[in-house]
Amino acid sequence: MVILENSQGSEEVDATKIWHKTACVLCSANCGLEVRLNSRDITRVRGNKAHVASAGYTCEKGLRINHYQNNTSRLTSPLKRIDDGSYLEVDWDTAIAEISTSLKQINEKYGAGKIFYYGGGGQGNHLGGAHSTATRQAYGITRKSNALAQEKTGEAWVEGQMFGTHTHGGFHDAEVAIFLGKNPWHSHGFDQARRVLKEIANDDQRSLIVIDPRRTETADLADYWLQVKPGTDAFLLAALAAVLIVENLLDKGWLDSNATGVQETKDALRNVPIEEYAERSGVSLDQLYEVARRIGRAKSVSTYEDLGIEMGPHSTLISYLHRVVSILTGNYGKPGALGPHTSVAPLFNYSAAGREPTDPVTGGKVISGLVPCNEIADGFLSNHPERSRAMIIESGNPVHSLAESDKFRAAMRAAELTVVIDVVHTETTEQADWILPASSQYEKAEATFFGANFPANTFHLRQAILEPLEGTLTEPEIHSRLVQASGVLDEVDFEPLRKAAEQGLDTFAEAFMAAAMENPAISAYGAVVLYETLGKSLPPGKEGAAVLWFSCQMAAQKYPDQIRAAGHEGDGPKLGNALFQAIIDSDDGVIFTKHQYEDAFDFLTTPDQKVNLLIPEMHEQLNLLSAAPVKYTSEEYPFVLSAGERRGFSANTIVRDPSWRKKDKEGALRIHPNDASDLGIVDGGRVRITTEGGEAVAVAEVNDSVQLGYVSLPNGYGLSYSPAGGNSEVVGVAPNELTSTHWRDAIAGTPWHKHVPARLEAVAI
Ligand SMILES: Nc1nc2c(c(=O)[nH]1)N[C@H]1C(S)=C(S)[C@@H](COP(=O)(O)OP(=O)(O)OC[C@H]3O[C@@H](n4cnc5c(=O)[nH]c(N)nc54)[C@H](O)[C@@H]3O)O[C@H]1N2
Ligand SMILES: Nc1nc2c(c(=O)[nH]1)N[C@H]1C(S)=C(S)[C@@H](COP(=O)(O)OP(=O)(O)OC[C@H]3O[C@@H](n4cnc5c(=O)[nH]c(N)nc54)[C@H](O)[C@@H]3O)O[C@H]1N2
Ligand code: SF4
Ligand SMILES: [Mo]
Repeated sequence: MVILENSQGSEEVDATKIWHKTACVLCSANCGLEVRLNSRDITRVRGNKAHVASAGYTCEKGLRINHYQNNTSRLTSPLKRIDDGSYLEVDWDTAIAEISTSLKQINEKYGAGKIFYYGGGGQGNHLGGAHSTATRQAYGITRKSNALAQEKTGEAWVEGQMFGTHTHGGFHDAEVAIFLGKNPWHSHGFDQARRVLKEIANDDQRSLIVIDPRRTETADLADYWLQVKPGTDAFLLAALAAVLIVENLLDKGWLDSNATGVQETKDALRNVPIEEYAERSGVSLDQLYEVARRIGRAKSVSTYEDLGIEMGPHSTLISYLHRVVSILTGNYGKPGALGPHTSVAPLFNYSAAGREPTDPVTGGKVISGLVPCNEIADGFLSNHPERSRAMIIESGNPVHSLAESDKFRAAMRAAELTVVIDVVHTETTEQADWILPASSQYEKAEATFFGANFPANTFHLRQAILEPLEGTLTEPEIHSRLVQASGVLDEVDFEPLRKAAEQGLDTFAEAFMAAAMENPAISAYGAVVLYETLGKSLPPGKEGAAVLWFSCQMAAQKYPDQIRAAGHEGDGPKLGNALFQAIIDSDDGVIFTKHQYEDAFDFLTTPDQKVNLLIPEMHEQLNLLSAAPVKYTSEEYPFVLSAGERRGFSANTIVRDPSWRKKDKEGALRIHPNDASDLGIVDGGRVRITTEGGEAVAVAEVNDSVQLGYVSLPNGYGLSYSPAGGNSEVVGVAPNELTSTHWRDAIAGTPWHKHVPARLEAVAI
């Protein structure tokens, strides 16, 4: 029993009956949840109806988050690898001191800048990454990357040059919604996805267009399913854009006022051989024209590109071409169309758009400050004198999630020092010199910076609903200790700022700004200073949210009117304080900005503040397209393997216990019945998959949802787990045992995981 205080006094209630507000951490939608606890177990889960974005919505996965919170893989002590390869438990003070000394030694030995930072957040947690900025600053760490550089950097490169800002579709209002290599039924990517998809499908005034070689759950609902041949979307999108011109479907008035490079782009598209490209893509000319007309006459169109095209041939060109389709038809900055959005902290930085530096070791484009994921291991394994020598990995499992797992393992072994911060033992911790155990996302304050809604945008800070598991620390605490061990904060006295924080946010704001003027270390290591000062006066379980105070101040400078329009009052630092207080006070999330649709044009940071259609490299690639192959398979590897599809029970590698899956326990390889019978493969039988990168045996699921010559394996399987805490088992295939790092986009370096040439054989049981 616990005592609950309320305005009427206090009452005694059964602790297991209390609903605690939190969110699901299994995908970027981060649906608001209410959960019941029995001791440390999450025993009941339901959608939080009061949540500002999800309004009670969840999918089946969110109901099973206890498998993330409680499992036999949880780490409970810092671990240090010793000479015989085994791990020694050490106390936190020793771990921090030794890691700090080793990082400094790397800097002394090789010069600053040879430590690589990877990760910083997954589907539910970005506050750790926000604190890592201080650690990076303290140890001179300038090289970094994360999972965005194996999916979204091509898109960022295009958007940086077209808009100078990130855009997102208004699917809730769109008359026409297009999903390009995206299966939101399972993968979500916007609030209440299934609800929205059903609404569009059931409304005869609205249309759902799905471009996918596979008959997905979303394709099943679609008005138009364009069954593209895998890897040929560039031909399809080029032809679609060209048809808009031929059929006179452009929004000329809108283009005149709002876009540049229109004429050059029209000229480039006039050379597209529509019929030939349609044929190459496998989509009929009739369907192509019908879809072009549907897009052309719609009041609003929103498009979502995702991994189906981001992880395949011509990915950056496709990211460009479908935006050309949107812009030629005037679909930016109005209800139901593409829009920019605000952010409490942006995921991308577009300041170097089109002028990105290259990595000194591997030569790849460093888009938004991120080294292409497919080049990280090559860099470590090279003989280049500038190569990185140490790696800190936080909240990422790159051995499992990046191409060519064995190469990443070798890279970690080649490094002189590797430190991994995670909640569990993973394929990546297995290679580490140091493993630091983090408290889970239900044991600390957490939030993500994924909110991408327009004109009103939302933000949800979650409270801790459990005490940290014994032996673990939160990332804010880990980074604070690492930064303090480096000595850079030795001259900073936290006490006056702590005292100021106790007096309230206005006093704190003044004190912080005055202190920052006096001592540059205060802002250089701001995340840690905020955690150590303001964090100590925040409600228990929300200490790690202090870093958001600075984000709120920045947001208040950037969008003051829109923050006020969302109901937060004040000016200057007081407005930032009001927003911060609202975020701290609400367990349901807040609306933090409200724009008008016209404001969408204020977000454009292109030279003339118009949407720019002319990206010379894209026009060049468009011209070269006719000479590009339609197929990358060979006699040796005749199938296209899509390595990593999202399914009902896949969630990257966040849930390790395979028993969380109600079905598809092993993650079947989907194969067409004709291919299966040609090869003697039966439903439920075993099949050996061989690629240039490796081989694996999967269970087969024979059905015609996939095309002939195309097979698909799920993402997030093949994790080692020991149900009883003993020997580990691996269930299913880890897709990156089959991929190769050189199989990647020429511009952004993003992998072709959805397009891996493969050979199949039936395996006798
Ligand atoms: N259930 C679940 N949801 C998730 C995740 C998860 O692990 N599980 N992960 C989250 C993350 S990190 C991400 S990035 C998103 C990804 O979300 P999605 O991109 O939607 O996920 P995928 O299933 O990997 O790929 C989407 C589709 O691309 C199609 N595809 C394959 N090849 C091609 C091609 O050549 N052309 C076209 N047009 N399509 C092709 C596949 O058939 C598939 O249906 O999902 C998020 N949501
Ligand atoms: N072949 C193939 N490979 C793919 C994909 C594919 O489709 N095909 N999809 C790719 C995509 S889109 C993505 S986004 C990546 C995802 O791959 P990663 O970026 O590696 O992310 P996750 O699998 O989500 O793993 C996150 C790690 O964070 C840990 N973690 C969870 N909570 C916390 C916490 O609070 N603190 C800390 N410190 N750690 C925590 C988890 O235990 C896990 O080890 O995978 C990619 N890899
Ligand atoms: S997996 Fe995604 S859509 Fe499903 S409940 Fe969790 S956050 Fe919501
Ligand atoms: Mo992702």
